[in-house]
Amino acid sequence: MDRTVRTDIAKRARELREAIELHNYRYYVLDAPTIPDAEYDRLFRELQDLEARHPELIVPESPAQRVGGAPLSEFRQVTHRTPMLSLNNAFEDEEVVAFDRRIREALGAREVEYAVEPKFDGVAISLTYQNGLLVQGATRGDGYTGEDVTANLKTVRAIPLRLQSDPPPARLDVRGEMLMFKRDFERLNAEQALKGEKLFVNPRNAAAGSLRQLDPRITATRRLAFFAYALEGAEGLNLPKTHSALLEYLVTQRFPVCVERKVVRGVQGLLDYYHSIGEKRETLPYHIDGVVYKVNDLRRQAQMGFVARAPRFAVAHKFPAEEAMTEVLEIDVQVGRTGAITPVARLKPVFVGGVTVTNATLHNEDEVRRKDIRIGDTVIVRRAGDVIPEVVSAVLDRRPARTREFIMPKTCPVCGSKIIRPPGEAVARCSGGLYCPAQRKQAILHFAGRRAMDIEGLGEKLADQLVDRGRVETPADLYRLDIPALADLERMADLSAGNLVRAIENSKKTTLARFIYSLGIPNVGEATAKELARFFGSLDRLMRASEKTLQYVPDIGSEVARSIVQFFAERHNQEVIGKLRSAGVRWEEEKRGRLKPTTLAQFIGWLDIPGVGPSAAERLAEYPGGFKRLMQADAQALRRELDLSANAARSVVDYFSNPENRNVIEQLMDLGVTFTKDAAEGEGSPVRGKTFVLTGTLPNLTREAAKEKIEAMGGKVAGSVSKKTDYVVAGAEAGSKLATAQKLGIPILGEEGLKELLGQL
Ligand code: D41
Repeated sequence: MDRTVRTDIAKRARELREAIELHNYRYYVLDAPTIPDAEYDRLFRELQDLEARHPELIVPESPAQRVGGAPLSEFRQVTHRTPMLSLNNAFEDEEVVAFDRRIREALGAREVEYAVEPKFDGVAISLTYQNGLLVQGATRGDGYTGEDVTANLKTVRAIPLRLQSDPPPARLDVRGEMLMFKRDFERLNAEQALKGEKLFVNPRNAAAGSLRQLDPRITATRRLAFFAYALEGAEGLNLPKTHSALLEYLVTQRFPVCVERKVVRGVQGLLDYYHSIGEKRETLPYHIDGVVYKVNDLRRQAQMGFVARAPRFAVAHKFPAEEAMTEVLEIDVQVGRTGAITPVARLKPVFVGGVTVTNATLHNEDEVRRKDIRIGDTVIVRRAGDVIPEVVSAVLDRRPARTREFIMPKTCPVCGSKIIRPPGEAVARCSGGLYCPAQRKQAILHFAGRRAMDIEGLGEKLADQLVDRGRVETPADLYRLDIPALADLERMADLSAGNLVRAIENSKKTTLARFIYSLGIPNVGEATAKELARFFGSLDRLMRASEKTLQYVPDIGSEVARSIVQFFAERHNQEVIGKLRSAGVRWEEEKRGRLKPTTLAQFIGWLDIPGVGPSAAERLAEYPGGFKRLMQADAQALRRELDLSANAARSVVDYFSNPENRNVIEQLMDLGVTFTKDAAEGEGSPVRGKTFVLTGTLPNLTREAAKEKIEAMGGKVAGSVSKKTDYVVAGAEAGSKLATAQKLGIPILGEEGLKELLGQL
């Protein structure tokens, strides 16, 4: 072909791409198309044609390439370069007042400027642009790692495939919320109904479900929307000074940014905005569940630092839970994973909080009595966010002449075992344990759950069939399933059987925290499982831990400790764990977190030796030769050296000669508990012995001054962030050190936080 013809074709392809991008933007982002659909279709077909005839002209950011590629078998896990933090919630005005006060105090400001926006009820995602091109789209996941859903996100017309600025920044992560507009949700459900397919509960679930399709061609048929609300990890870009300016920058790059955004001042500004959006809520084309307030000045944001995984500079002010009135048709009971029997009200269907509710929990027998809820009553039901709807109260004026009271059954409706409610406890339980199919099913569902072993495709229907047909009794049996054992189940094609077997296989590689959580130990949720993994570092150590040792773990009290010990003492549980391990379930040894530093006196106090109060503990900590000698001391020596009473001395000797107690101490020493003999050394300053890393510009202190202050209090300042870092002090324009610290979960302080720690506030 003639060279001029070729350049003409390339030029035409470029023109078409730009025109289509612009029309996409006008249609999907501005909602203001300037050409008729037929004209748009003509342009699109011309581009498709050109690309089909000249594949060498195809570029990944071409609007004709939004849908492409074969279905995936699974989503790849990706680590966010900058973690996706969560937002703290406020429900009451007072909490907003307190938020504003904390900020004013930390910043030393009389009135603070805030950027405010609606809180979309969607799915948070991160879009990565490199050299101006969209290279990755990922779900939030747990904030640190999410799933690579690039192919699906590319099908969303409102998401730019390339940035407008020239030259483009080297790198940029745009964060925002995927959602489905109310009208598109209605339309989707109408289509699903016509096709005889499952309906979505609400727009959020529809958006999430569409995003998690392995076949991008399905996602492409769903009308998904997107709003950008943050920008992170920019390289090669001069960041503006405020959040609102940052959003304006995103507008210039053709991102959809919510038009309801505003800049307000002071707490009154926040509350006024909350009420004005609240009034508009129903008329907005999408669901929101509150509003978000952010300190507008980005330097000041950085100065505020973080608590846990949420920034201190922002808060989500949530709308109250929705309530509705309906009738109780029946009260049944449900059997939970640990056998807990929960009374559930079967309701006349009622629309509340965006979904139709037909069941609501009554929590337990005492609650039913306390609220005096009877079958036949008219009741108020409440649904907040994604939580299970609950019955709030009965409307007594509407109580019919004849109602029936709820009676707790004597036997489990599923397995017939006795229902037992130990005296003093609120919860009645089925005593069938894993003999009870309801408990087995729940245990398996929990094990396979997203936050546990994450076996995709193992849902309720499948768990029911697997248990009812005796194919699976315990989670360990899942790893023996093959395609023939699955293919004859209802609604199970060969393809999905294959996918499930693969998902089960993939789940074998996991983390210790997930594994512990997946076991379903009563009272051990995700956060506790993470703490346990961090504290013990290995399953064997955890399984050997005594009740007392367990209580040394932050936030674990006697009840949780007892549950853990009981769980691992159970033969059946040991067997299941053994089988899971021999089936090849494995994880890397967890990096152990460092233990809370304590003084010896604090530690002795914690041991709770009978007859030894805080002041005796102080004295014991002074025993010559240290703790090891103290453990071996006889009563006489104690009395002589420490002037203890005869009773206290005997009690101490008894305590240390008890093998159980020695075991606790040994376990803790083995885990690296250390303390100093001298109470003053550890207590004097929380800075002593700690390693700090400074990054970015602090508002008042120079780096040198900050370093001096830290060192004066016995701390160290290091140049780079590692696992050994105790604190990162971050100021404006903090860079990769901050990101590393966030990744490692190292506490991050602003200038104020540092001063607080130094005791200089
Ligand atoms: O509309 C939202 N759901 C929303 C979520 C929002 N408007 N702003 C947000 N800002 C943040 C920070 C301040 C951490 C960048 C967020 C979220 N985060 C968020 N969404 C899900 C987890 C966190």
